[in-house]
Amino acid sequence: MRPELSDFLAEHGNLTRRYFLRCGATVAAIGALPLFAQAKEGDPALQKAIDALETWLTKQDDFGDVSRGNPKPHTLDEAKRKEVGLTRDTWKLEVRSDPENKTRLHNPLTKEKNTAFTFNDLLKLAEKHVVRFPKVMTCLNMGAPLGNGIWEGVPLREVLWLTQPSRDLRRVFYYGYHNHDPTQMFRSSLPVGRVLEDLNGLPPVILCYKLNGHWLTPQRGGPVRIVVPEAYGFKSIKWLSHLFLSNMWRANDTYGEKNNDVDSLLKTFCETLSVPSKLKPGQPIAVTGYAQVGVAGLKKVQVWIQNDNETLPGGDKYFTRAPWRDAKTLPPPKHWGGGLPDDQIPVPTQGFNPQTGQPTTWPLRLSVAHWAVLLPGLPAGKYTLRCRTIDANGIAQPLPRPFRKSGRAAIQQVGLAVEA
Ligand SMILES: Nc1nc2c(c(=O)[nH]1)N[C@H]1C(S)=C(S)[C@@H](COP(=O)(O)O)O[C@H]1N2
Ligand SMILES: [Mo]
Repeated sequence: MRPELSDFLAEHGNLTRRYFLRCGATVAAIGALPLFAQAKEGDPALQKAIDALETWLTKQDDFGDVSRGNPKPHTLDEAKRKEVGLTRDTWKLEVRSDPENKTRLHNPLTKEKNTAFTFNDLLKLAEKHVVRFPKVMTCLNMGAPLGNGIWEGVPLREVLWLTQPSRDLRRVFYYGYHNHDPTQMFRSSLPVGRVLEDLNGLPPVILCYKLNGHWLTPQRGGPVRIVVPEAYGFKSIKWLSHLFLSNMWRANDTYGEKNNDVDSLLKTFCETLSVPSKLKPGQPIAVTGYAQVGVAGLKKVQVWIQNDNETLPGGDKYFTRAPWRDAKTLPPPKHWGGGLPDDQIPVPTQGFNPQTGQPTTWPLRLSVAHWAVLLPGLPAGKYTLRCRTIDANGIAQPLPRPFRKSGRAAIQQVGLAVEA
């Protein structure tokens, strides 16, 4: 077992007592379900499931990958990556006016003029402007997050200001290395206001060069990618090579061409991570999972087990009238994982106290939290388990934004068989 994992487990071991004291108080309210067995303190099955949870941070190499290109840029060998500017010593970012929707700027950063922005320039800006923040990377079109990390970089606006724009600037768009083939280009964009200002306590949009304290790997988009804290993954362009300041007034994202809602912000939703595959009648049911904490925050996670013979009331497609039960959101782990050097949150990191290294609130927005619950046992039969989040505004998943092409938030359902 990896050391950080065993420590995480030890930490969650301490949690169990508190957890069950709380659970004992609610165990009488089980809705339509018969109560077979009372959840006992220190239930070994639940403990085992909590002990087996993933670490809060994901190692760079363990992230899910969403990369286009033939060949994918991160699969090029080192010599080729040097040739095309995909190593830290060869990287050059061009920042210029969009030729079709010109912005007036006095100092474009270009290769012709030998003013392109280098990795050294980036590190120099970082001495004064470095920012770090936790963020979950999620593909708008996939269910589970690709990974949770602490992203480090320089606010994009610092580079924007170097170009000395003076007028006609409404939007910024950008793309990465794409084998010099226009059909392979993957492009995204932002209103300039989002680049210049961080509303509602959001971290800035960054030019990112480190993840979990290590240089960004080629697969994660190194040497430099954009990271947009509150957005789905397609805004966070990897192998960044070109940035355009534009007077365009609408989005021109590659993802927009694929019927996606390109203005969608991260949603709050949850899924299970472990559900027992076989259950005996009366055996308590240990369930764990994660929640993605979107821009709306997270109040709690709830679960509900329905007997498959029960008919559901009509006209309630989000099951708002079902007898949902609260699960327990797990507290911050003592050990973060993800390959973080010495397992220490770097200082400063937004959302963390620089003295203690602990989060200032929990769960952290734009990141993940884990949860667990022990449900009372059931008679033999077939059941469906569902889970949902209630966001910090009190709104139950999949509302307030239920549409599929603005990111996944469907209520997950898992079959359960209880057999004698
Ligand atoms: N240059 C480039 N950047 C890209 C992509 C890509 O194909 N090419 N995929 C995007 C999409 S759709 C997602 S969801 C995220 C995935 O990030 P990851 O592979 O680091 O997990 O990267 C984004 N950045
Ligand atoms: Mo994606």
